[in-house]
Amino acid sequence: MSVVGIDVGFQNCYIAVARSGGIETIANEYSDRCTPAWVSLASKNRTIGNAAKGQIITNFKNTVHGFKKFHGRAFDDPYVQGEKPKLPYSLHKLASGNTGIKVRYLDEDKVFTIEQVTAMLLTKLKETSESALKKPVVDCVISVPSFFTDAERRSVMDATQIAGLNCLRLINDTTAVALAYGIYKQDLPTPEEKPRNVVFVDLGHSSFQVSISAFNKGKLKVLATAFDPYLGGRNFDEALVDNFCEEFKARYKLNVRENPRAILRLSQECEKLKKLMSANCSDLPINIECFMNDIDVTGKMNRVQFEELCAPFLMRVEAPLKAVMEQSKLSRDEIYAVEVVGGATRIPSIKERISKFFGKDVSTTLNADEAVARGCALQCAIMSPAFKVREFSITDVVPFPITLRWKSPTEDGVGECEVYSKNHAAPFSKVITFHKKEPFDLEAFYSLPQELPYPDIRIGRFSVQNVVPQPDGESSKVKVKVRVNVHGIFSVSSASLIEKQKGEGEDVQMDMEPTVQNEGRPEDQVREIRGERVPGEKQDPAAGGSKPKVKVKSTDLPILANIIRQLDRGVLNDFVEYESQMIVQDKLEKERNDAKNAVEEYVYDLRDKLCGIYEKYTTEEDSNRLTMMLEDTENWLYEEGEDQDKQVYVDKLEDLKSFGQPIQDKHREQEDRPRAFEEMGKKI
Ligand code: ATP
Ligand code: K
Ligand code: MG
Repeated sequence: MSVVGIDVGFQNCYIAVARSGGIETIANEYSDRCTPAWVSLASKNRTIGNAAKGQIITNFKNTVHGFKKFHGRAFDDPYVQGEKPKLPYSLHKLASGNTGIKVRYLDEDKVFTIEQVTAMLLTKLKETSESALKKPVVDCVISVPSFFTDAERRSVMDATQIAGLNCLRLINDTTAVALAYGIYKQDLPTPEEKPRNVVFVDLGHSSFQVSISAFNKGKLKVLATAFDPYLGGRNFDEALVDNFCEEFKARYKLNVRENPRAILRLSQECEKLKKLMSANCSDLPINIECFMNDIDVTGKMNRVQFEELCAPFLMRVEAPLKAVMEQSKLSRDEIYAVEVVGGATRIPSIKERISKFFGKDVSTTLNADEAVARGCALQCAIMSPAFKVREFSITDVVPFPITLRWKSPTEDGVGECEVYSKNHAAPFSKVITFHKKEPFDLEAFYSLPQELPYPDIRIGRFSVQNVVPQPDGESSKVKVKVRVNVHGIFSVSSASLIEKQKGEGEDVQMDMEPTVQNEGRPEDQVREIRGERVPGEKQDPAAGGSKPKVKVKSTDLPILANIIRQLDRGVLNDFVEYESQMIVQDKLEKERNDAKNAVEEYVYDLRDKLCGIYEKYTTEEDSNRLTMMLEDTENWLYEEGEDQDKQVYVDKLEDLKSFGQPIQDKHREQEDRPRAFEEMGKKI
């Protein structure tokens, strides 16, 4: 079984794996530990990661990047509409209303869902892990931003399924970092002692996340999270791009905005400049040759100017820090350390602001780029029976309060209860008891729209079916289990009808039972919310330890879930199939290219040798004839041989070899002869 952790960043992805020596981040075929979150579609295949990024200038309309936050989003979502004009590729409104991506693939116009695009990226990351581990990879843990709502998380989960991965847990970025921080610490306070509180800050390319975790030996508890979902390194790049667009307009009369290729090149250069400014205060140049209309452009900037330009973004650093502290109710002197990760925390003024806020230096003890992936791999190792790792329990939080609503015959016609408050422990299951005579619907939604970084408060509608009254016509007792699972996803997970229970009223009564029931999995704490006990009522077996005196019959009830923005399950299965077809297609195309390259290499190699080491093993006439043939083949490769089936190249190579091989054999014979004599000599 594989133990793999994947940080799927907006810009950069990292993979960590568990091997006997511990957790390691692994490199891809470019010896790069970072795989860019880029996917490029073309007429014969897809390229993903580093190679896709290389296509950005030549195939920009079909090279997709910056798509992470389209998960679970409607096409009409303000975020999506805001991104649209900035993208070199096209977005498309799917029949479901979700965001699709429109590209040319296999010489056809194709629309892919965001789940499919992320699945393509995951396929690449899966293959990279497989070649490092030299075995199939299925189980993994994947990170998501802590502010991802249900729709976004479910969409990422669907992507993992399309890619053939079994995601054991979607873990929040900052929680993964907290795990990577805590698991090896030998000096954490004992469970009886006051915990050690550590702030984790992750400023990536697209978003800013902060959390506070309390550590004791063997466990961490997330106390609170806060975020600015739209603040990241990209804002700083964009500010630079805007600046130079204006400058180049004034100085060179260039309308850069009209030219997507030029914008892409400028963005790349601005990102480089931004990184250089992190290490350098002085004026730094930006030079782009043949930028537009054959004009070379130059510009410069220094850190002071940069900070001025980016002041509106720098100002946004403080709010999430403040929010997380307020929620945790800790004072600054109760904070043991402030650990920063994420590429954009390398910007000096960001670090300064964080350290000023907390009144202490920020720590950079974790690898800023790899900590999330390492945390994911550690979580995977903990969850995998195949790997021994020290026990470490994680309690995360519910970032947005969740409320259930149902029809009720009370005065205003609806019943409502907040099932998860903000920062409630997660994963967590609860049982709610209803008294009903007929099937009923539960609407789940986020109760604080103003806090939600998502335009739709709905989570889904869960219809509890097959509810019937008791034989005496009274309401039946229906136990409904709700759950925020390991992935941070809410659901009404099961319901059962308890027979021969006298019931009264309609409403649930919140009655927190202290009995905590463990379902065997460490993440699964079950706590009861029970209906008010009717006097004389027998306790049912699910509620507590004591044995019931009267036998109660419990019948499972089917639940029909209608989840917001969720991909149709049948369509999801088709996508699984289609992804494997595309994998095959890529493989075939690679083999075809390899076969073509083999012909080309053979041509060059033989031609060289014919005028070199093979010279004395062939007649001049044969050599000339063969050289002509090689030249013809070379020309052919550029003309009609440019784009042929694999078999054509295989045959071509065979054909050439039938002439080349005899010469090569003669040469080898000559080479081997003296060696053979030597061998014989040794034997004698
Ligand atoms: P997200 O977490 O938002 O999904 P990500 O994980 O892909 O995004 P990271 O890899 O953590 O993001 O960070 C990438 C960002 O960090 C980019 O904006 C990059 O330009 C920036 N960055 C990297 N190194 C530096 C540096 N030395 N100075 C300034 N910015 C940097
Ligand atoms: K990353
Ligand atoms: Mg990140």
